[in-house]
Amino acid sequence: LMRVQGKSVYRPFVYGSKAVLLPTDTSKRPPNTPPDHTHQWTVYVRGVDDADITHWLRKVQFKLHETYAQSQRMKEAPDQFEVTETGWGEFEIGIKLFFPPESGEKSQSIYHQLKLHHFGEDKEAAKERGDPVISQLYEEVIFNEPAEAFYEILTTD
Ligand code: SLL
Repeated sequence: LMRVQGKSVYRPFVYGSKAVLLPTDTSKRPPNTPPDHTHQWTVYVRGVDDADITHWLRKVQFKLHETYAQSQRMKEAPDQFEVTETGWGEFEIGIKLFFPPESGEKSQSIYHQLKLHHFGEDKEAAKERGDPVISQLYEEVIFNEPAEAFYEILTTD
């Protein structure tokens, strides 16, 4: 694998979760939602401002709490890199990023603490308004001395 000497390429993305309270009225809940589930949430990896990142990010594996059936969820483009579920508790979600095979890059793991309840200064007002609970971070992947073929892909977007 030929590598581009002395170059580092940074690629930005965001990851996080969005949670909403489920109605208690069964007719308004998603079908077959267990009665003890209080929230619906989505965990995701996306480009900044929804930029396409699929040229450098090929697959994302989300590792949910073991209370979930099939707790390892693999998402591959053109699917969105996200998982939507219902539940009652907060937990840490493992997020494993897989790069294109021609990159020769190993997968990288990050972790996200799922948030269901409002937090921070405005939490009471936010709860009152029924705002979704969003916990999102900006991150960058660094490719040090990327493979030549991958460098072409990274620099022509
Ligand atoms: C807690 N340490 O006790 C955490 C664990 C587990 C969350 C949270 C239900 C999943 C299901 C669910 O929300 N699990 O029933 O499929 O708060």
